[in-house]
Amino acid sequence: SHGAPWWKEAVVYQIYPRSFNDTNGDGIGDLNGITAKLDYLKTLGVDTIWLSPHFDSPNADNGYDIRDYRKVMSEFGNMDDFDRMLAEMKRRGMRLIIDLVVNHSSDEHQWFVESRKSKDNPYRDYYIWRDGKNGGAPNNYPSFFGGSAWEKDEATGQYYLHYFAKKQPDLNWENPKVRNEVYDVMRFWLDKGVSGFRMDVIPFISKQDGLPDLSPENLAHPEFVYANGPRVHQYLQEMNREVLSHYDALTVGEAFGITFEQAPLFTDARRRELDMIFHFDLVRLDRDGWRKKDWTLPELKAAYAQIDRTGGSHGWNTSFLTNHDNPRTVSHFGDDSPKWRAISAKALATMMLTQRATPFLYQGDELGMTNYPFRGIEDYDDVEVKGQWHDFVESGKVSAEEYLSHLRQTSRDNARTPMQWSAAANGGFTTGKPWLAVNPNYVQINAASQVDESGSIYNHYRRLMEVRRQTPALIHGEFRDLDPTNPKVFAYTRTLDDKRYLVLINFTHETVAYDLPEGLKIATTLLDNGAVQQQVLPGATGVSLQPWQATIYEL
Ligand code: TEU
Ligand code: CA
Repeated sequence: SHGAPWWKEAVVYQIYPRSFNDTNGDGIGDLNGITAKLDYLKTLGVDTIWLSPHFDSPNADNGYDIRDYRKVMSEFGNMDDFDRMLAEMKRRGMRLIIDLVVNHSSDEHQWFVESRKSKDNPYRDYYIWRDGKNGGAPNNYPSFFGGSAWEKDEATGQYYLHYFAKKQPDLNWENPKVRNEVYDVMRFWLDKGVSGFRMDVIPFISKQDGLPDLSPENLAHPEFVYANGPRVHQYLQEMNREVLSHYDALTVGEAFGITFEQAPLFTDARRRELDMIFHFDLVRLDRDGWRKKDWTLPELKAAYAQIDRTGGSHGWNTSFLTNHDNPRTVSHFGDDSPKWRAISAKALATMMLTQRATPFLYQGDELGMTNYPFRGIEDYDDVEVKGQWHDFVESGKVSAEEYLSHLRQTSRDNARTPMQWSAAANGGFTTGKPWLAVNPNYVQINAASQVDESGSIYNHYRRLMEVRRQTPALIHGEFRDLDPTNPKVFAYTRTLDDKRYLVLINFTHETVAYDLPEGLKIATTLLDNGAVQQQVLPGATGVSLQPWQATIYEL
């Protein structure tokens, strides 16, 4: 419709395969487990799936460390399982996008195994090697997972660069051979029939000329330097020319370190780079590294408005409230106490699915899954946690108690606990021992109890997607925040041609009287999240909003 590319009208569902559905009892989700749940996803109403890395990997970072880009991770199955999964998706009219992790590979990738052997190995320049300086690392770059971003390698005495774990050496994109290897990998999967890529930390691929030290202020947020290499746009335009322009693919870049001002450089269609990016400003609104800070509704609204502006008339955006790197949506922006969990989860779903952007749902959010009740450090699995524990707690900079109190709310593991399918043991995720503990609230919060219950969170998501599909203004319409400074209510309109819709969301536990700005009148209610006690009458110019009420009206 409207001649728009399919990916503007798509609704994407992210699967973190390790935690989705285990079919062989080894405690690890697998591709056959995804295939078995496609009808569940189809009924929910998503049409595109983003699969977190499914490639052969030693799992230093759960697959974000790839050993072989053309092989399926053995824990997840094999290529026949992948082909069957993809065919079953297509049979249901669904598309698949996969995770392209090419800022770095695993240190067990054949390229790195060769590269580290000697300075004159033909693969030496596939990675970034430097001599040390003054008996230490070549510069002061920190790794996101703790310590230095440089690791000294015994074989040659030189250091290699790794922005993430030391088992994730950064590829050298300056080397045209590396770029061509990446393009070949992309063609391999596109030719198999995948419909695009989510690109992991893609702004980091071009490194600073001469690799100078970071300034003291940049040391706290190295992503803003790492993301601003001199040739990132040149490489993305080349990738587009060489590969993407030959396929009908969706590309979404994970834009860690990219400011609102820079966003259009990646997403302005006239530049032929990427279709959309994930901004960090909203999901990390209340964060300073592992530290949790307070947030206010006007700040959240400002982030949405700014994201919308970066789309401009030549770009496009994503709408998402979590992923495998962030806490659970309802625990983060809603209220996960028993009284408010369902209604606030539905309110947030309403917000996220009525933006001028492609929505990206994360597995389990359609059930209102919550953060995990972590106790001690031993409850965590994440490589990032291990590095931070070392840098902050073991070093004596921060007490264990202080670190853990923040981590409980900010840890990536919150989103990685297994899917809660039913009230059966382990939430029906596995018949074995799950690789990461299932949230004990699976007894109350699970798919089986929600799919057939019309008032469930799952069915609210389903209805929202239905309404979105049938209402072009909710996809393409202009976005206007009616009341940016209101601390309790998010009120915005979506307008396309002569159609105009109003979304009202009450972010508080109280009833709030909300008067519409001059001249606006409600015509009908399109969808609400179940909080209303009385339908508003046509012609109303104000609404008494119930706690966590979220309603879409036609004006
Ligand atoms: O994450 C990018 C990233 O840098 C952050 O989101 C990360 O989660 C961390 O909080 C930074 O402190 C991507 C992937 O999504 C993540 O799972 C990987 O661990 C990372 O890249 C490395 O591939
Ligand atoms: Ca399994």
